[in-house]
Amino acid sequence: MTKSTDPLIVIASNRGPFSFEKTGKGEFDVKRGAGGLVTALSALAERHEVLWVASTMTKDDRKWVKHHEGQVQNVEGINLKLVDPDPDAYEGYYNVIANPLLWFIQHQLWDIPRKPSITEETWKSWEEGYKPVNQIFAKAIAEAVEGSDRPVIVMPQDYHLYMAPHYLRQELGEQVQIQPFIHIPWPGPDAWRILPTQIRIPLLSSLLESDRVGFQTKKDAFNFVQTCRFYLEGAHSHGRRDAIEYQGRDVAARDFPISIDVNRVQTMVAEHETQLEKNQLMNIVGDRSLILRVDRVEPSKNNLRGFEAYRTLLENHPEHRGKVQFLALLVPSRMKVGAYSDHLAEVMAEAGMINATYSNSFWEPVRIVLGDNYRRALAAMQIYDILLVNPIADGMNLVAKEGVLVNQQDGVLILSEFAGAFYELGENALTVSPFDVYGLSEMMHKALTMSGTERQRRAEKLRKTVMAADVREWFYAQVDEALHALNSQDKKSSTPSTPSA
Ligand code: ADQ
Repeated sequence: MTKSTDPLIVIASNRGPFSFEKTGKGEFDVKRGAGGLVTALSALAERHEVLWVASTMTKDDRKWVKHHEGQVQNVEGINLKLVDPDPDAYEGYYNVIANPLLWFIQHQLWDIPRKPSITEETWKSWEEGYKPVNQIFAKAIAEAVEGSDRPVIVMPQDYHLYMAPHYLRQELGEQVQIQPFIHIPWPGPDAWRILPTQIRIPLLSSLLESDRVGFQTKKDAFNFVQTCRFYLEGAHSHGRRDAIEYQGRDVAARDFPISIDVNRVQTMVAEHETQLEKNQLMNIVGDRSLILRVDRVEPSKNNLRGFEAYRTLLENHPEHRGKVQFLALLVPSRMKVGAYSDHLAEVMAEAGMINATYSNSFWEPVRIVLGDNYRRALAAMQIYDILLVNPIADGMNLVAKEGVLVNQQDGVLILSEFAGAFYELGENALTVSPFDVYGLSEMMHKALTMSGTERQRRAEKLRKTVMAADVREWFYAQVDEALHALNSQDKKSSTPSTPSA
């Protein structure tokens, strides 16, 4: 039974843990999302009461909301409330402001002479899409927690909900702790000049209505402090790299590096179905060395330069021809956004060129498999010799963590210095600048010719690092910090004030 001092944790995220499929009158099938956040939250729910607020994604999600009259429902042990924004508002919020504008700013993916253009549509989407949808989230949360006699900690997730702290304060004042977590990189002040002042200032000041803001790395947290200092009049860090004072509130900027669900991943790789996938892949690879990449088709993941580097490797080191296989497991994503569909076309063309130049009747140097198949991805990770993770910018990159955990070949991780994972895994990976195609090709050569002892030494250390930090700890650390702050507040307010002389 929950005591009245136990906190209520509210997670708010654009996408929820489940999707629904209507099967009959008032009956729905529940599909559980695969993300680490769902697992972490389920574990958190064993310790605290948790409510998850998310947006509908499909027509059937909307029917589910209607059927339950918008009320909180317990689904597979998680209390869930779905908000159902107007489709036009959602379109502006999601497809104009969040993706691509904020995502592109934070991954610095610009083609500056041409893009971005802040158009009338951008302004309209900010006013009539992003802000109202954030407000809907805040209202739904306020409705759900109203009257609670327990401490409430609200944790908005990621760049879709930057305005949520502001609306939450409007709805709930100081009764709640607000602690967003930002999954993607936070660049320094210069990147944010792209936003008009009338968007930039409300966005930053909203985040500073939180009690603390969580980031993947210390660098992101520091960049956030610098950005706020640079743009917000009256914001002071007082020389600190991890906190900022603004309008009477001292807001901490903290790093909580996300991880994976170690048990779940290990269980999945041991299952028979994964073994079957692995056998199929082994038939494709044969006795060649496997260079693997596993990502969404996403400009920030830098798929194209990965192929260019492979081509350079085959040009400069002909001894690897026929002896190496590049396998790319790619999930097409956000295909409605031009930059994404163009990126996929370029990737396919580059792979086609490599195959046209080097393949023979026994060997096709590049294999691309499109589709979202997590089991197949884990199976491939078991057998790589090289895992290529070369993003231009990445909050963390969970593929790097999954890969080093499950790999059985003492495979080498080639890792971009601009992935958040670099700070934990960089020491035992081969690290590269994502822009240096030649450097990457030479790293591939180095990995392909590395001694077995060296590979083993690095692989063991990488595995240990990942095993030591599970996604549950990522969540617990954030909640514990909020609880600690709550307890110190309580102590302060219950300490009798010293009578004045
Ligand atoms: P993403 O950008 O989605 O996440 P990432 O961290 O790599 O990137 O997670 C992707 C997940 O999808 C992994 O679990 C991976 O195995 C899976 N996946 C990728 N390609 C796949 C494929 N072809 N088939 C099947 N499964 C595939 C955002 C941020 C990251 C941050 C996470 C979590 O951009 O930087 O690490 O959130 O905070």
